[in-house]
Amino acid sequence: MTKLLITYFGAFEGVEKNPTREIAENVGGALAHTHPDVDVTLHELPVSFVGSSSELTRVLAETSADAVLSLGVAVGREKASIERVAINLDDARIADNDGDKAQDRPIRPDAPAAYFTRLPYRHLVTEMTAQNLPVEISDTAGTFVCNHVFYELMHALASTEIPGGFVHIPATRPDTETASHAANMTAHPETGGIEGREVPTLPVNTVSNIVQRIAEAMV
Ligand code: PCA
Repeated sequence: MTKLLITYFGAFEGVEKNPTREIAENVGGALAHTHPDVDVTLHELPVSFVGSSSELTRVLAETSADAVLSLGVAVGREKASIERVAINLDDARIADNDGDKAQDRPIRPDAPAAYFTRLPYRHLVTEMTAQNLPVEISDTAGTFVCNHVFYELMHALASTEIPGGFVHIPATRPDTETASHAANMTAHPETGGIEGREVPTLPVNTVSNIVQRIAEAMV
């Protein structure tokens, strides 16, 4: 049985309810039907530089996953983005949930400057764009906890053949809602949001579909 680990995040500054949880749950539920042979584990990571590293290490060992997909929200983006590259740097304008305001800090001083994703991003983006799904390739996951987890994940997988990667989702809205902007979230300049501007949203169903397609390509 293939074991797929999907990680998501909880609340942090400017995001009271992290939409990645609902998306992870939807994708886990959908895969139980479409891929009953895949054992999906959903796991929340803390929005903490130090805490996310130890939690990721722990859950990777515990699940011995064959594929790992990490999710984060990038408030201010309009499309779901498959992150192409993780960089060896923590640098944040806002503090993480432990009050850590990292600046100019390498994640691992003796490790490579960057790692590339192992997601088949070109194929996925070409195929989904042709079907009018809002998805793009991104060349920056920022320098906050999402990039940190992405880097740590690819570092952990570097000596293996295990596929892994990171997807940033935009703010979401209930499928029944027509208003296309989220009033209750603050944009993240680190990941493409513009402070003071309205926050664009995508319906939960659209984002769930995209992430499901990405997860299916991994298993
Ligand atoms: N987004 C943040 C951290 C947690 C999350 O969901 C980021 O983009 O770094």
